[in-house]
Amino acid sequence: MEKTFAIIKPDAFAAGHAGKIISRIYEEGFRIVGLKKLFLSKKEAEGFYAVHRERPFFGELTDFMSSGPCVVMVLEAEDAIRKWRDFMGATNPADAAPGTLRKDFGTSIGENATHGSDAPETAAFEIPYFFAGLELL
Ligand code: FUP
Repeated sequence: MEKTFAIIKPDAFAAGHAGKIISRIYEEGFRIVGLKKLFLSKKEAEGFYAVHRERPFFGELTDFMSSGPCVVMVLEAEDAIRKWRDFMGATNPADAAPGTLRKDFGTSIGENATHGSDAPETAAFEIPYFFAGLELL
């Protein structure tokens, strides 16, 4: 079993889609081993996305991620990292396949409803950024 880190981003949370997304996570066969609602500060968002700090969209991205509450989760499944990335769909909702979360709930490349770790090393940084070991049940 593998663990991945996921976020229901502020756009999807504000639009009232968190419940629907969580039901789809269960239907897809993930186990939710950690879950909490957070309102990230700008600094917390910058720390989380530090890998993107040189990118032109860094300011916009971290403003958006600290613009309202989000839901952070740790999901477990076989091949969870790839499985969650596939279920989210392409970064730009306009390119995301039918049936994916970003297709159904994302509105733009920036406001794309969900986040997911893109590799085991990323998950190994992202999970403990938000969760203590004792919170993963
Ligand atoms: P992803 O792994 O699919 O979340 O995409 P990236 O790691 O490439 O980008 C991280 C986040 O930055 C995206 F979810 C949205 C944002 N982004 C932009 O706002 N503009 C871009 O051109 C690319 C990414």
